[in-house]
Amino acid sequence: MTTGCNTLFRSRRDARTGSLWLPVGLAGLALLLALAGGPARAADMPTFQLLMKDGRLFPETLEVPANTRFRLQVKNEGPGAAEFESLELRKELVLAPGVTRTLVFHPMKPGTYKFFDEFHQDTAQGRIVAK
Ligand SMILES: [Cu+2]
Repeated sequence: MTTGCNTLFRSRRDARTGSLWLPVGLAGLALLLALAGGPARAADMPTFQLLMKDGRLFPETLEVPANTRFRLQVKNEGPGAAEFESLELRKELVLAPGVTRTLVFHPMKPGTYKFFDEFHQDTAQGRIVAK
């Protein structure tokens, strides 16, 4: 957890709180629907899995379809906490040991995007390859 991360958390929280006070016009409603996603849409999304364990990532390379929204289920088998982080993709997620959480990624252009376990940076470096 870096200072940069905390700033990121704070700005996200502010944005979320602020949205509650938006007049719920059509634009606001559309935004809320987009953020929530629909159960039907969520079910259609391809899902990938990442295991964080002993300061390592399994697999270290995740191949995903380009230009497609997808879900990543991240499981931390521990021991200890892990933090999925990608600066390029602006994702950050702290997981206590034994916890599984899901991240949704916006469609990506073809390319390679790095991620890592911020608590185990020496050994846990991975990449998402969008093709
Ligand atoms: Cu962090």
